[in-house]
Amino acid sequence: APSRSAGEFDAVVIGAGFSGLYMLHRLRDTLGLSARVFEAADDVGGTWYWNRYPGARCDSESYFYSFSDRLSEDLLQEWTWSERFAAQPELLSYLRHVADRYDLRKDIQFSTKVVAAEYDDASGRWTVRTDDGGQFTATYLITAVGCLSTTNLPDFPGRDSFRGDSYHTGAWPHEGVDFTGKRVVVIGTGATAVQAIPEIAEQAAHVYVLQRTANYDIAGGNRPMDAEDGRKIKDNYREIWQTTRETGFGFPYHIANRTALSVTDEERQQIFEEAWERGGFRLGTTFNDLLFDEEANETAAEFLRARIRERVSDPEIAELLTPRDHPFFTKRPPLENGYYETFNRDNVTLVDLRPAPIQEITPTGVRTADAEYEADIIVYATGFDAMTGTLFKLGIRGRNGLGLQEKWAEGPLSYLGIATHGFPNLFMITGPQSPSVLSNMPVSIEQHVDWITDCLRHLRENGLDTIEPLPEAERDWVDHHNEVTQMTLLPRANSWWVGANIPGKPRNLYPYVGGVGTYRLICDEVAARDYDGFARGTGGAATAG
Ligand code: NA7
Repeated sequence: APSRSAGEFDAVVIGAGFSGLYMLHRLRDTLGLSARVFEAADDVGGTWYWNRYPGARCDSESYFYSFSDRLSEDLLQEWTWSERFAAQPELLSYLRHVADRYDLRKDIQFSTKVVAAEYDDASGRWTVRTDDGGQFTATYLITAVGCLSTTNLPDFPGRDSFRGDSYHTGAWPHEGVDFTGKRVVVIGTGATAVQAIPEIAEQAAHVYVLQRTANYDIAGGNRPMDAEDGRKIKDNYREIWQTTRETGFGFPYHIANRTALSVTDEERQQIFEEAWERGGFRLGTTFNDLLFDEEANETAAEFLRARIRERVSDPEIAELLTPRDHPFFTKRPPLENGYYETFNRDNVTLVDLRPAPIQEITPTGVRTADAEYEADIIVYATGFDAMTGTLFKLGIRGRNGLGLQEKWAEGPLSYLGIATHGFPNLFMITGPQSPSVLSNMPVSIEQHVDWITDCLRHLRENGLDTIEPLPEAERDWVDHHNEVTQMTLLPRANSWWVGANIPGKPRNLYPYVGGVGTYRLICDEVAARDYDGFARGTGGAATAG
């Protein structure tokens, strides 16, 4: 490799969460490349750095929401999770531990935002500019920015006139928030709100929960991990990880090979109940047609509606909490631990925004079409501009100055959700049109990082400088993505998966729903066929491969 001056790297990576940390390790310690990671926060952790709201925890079980045996069998044996679903502080300390163990911090520049990344045709290199005036160049540009990292703060009239304190769950103050004796309005009832509301209600004088859409919340069944749990898992780790790589959602359990209507009503009820008892997303693995067949889906939906009625004492409130406008799992079902019982408390009021939407934020609270809710604190649990929000903020420009946001004005156009035509040597870890948020993230992250690592090794071993998808390969991938999407019920709901939560965002399914196992095979096949569908070249000039 040519010697580089300061500020010149083989690779620039943006983000130091799960993806950025693992990517840096592979680039530097596996491939021997020079790399610099830019991270907006003052520490590693990504999602688990920012989301410090009360009750924040992962909805994937801790023992498979981590780096796998691909990174280190020793780390798996050494690290012990304290709860079945790890809470944010434990996940953050895990990622800090990884950063230290692999000595990653020295190549991460913290508190630095990338404001532009431009590809220069002549040199075949990316120029990256940062908010502190820094300028760097790199052969490869790798985004590791996560899928849920740009918060969505709805533009309610009067929002900034509020005289109390307001917080978005995805940008929570490090010192925490004391809700004791406060009147609190929580806007939103997604996965985040469902975790936060029971904890806030324990402290606050009163909590108003402003709900626009009721969800099918699934019992999480969180509990401490005992020594026996830990031993069983550690004894079986290889098999566990192998299974995560083969299944549809990157979990170590298979979807049952039967349809919901192929069994009797009693059998079905029993199957749902068993899955319910076990907690978490296992409910989604009971039958193989829940995402495809409306009637099958309705059986799961009904099962979940009955659980709500059992737990909420006031039938009218139970009815308001009951989803009826979208099929089960067409919006991300939150996992809950005591959420529904929270509505039996005297200090919690559920407000249905459907008949009376929020009209404005006033200096003293929130005004809907038919009432005003006075508050000391407003919690915005209003989600994220998912998948593309952060990518667009990076100022990425490819060949001939084409902006990524311009190219994707009508929705993402990618090959495998990893690369896009016109942007040579740009790799997007868990980009749109890859399984990403429709999977257990670390499994998908590792798959992308490993694939990118192999790809870079291939380029270097073959004396190639650039790689870029061919337009027809990209068109085929987008067509395939859309076809698979249309086979499912997912387009039926106004979810953030289809961008419906952000005004003006093109409506498409952003993650790929073809399944983690299948997707991995496709990516491996592309690599095995000499990077089929990619043009590769030397000195900036790419040729079809
Ligand atoms: P989500 O799941 O996007 O939830 C956001 C919530 O905020 C949801 O209930 C929205 O209602 C509500 N919302 C958003 N904008 C508004 C406005 N303008 N008015 C009223 N209500 C609004 O975000 P989370 O942070 O909970 O979860 C994100 C992901 O993180 C989660 O899916 C997991 O993958 C982890 P809506 O349903 O759109 O009617």
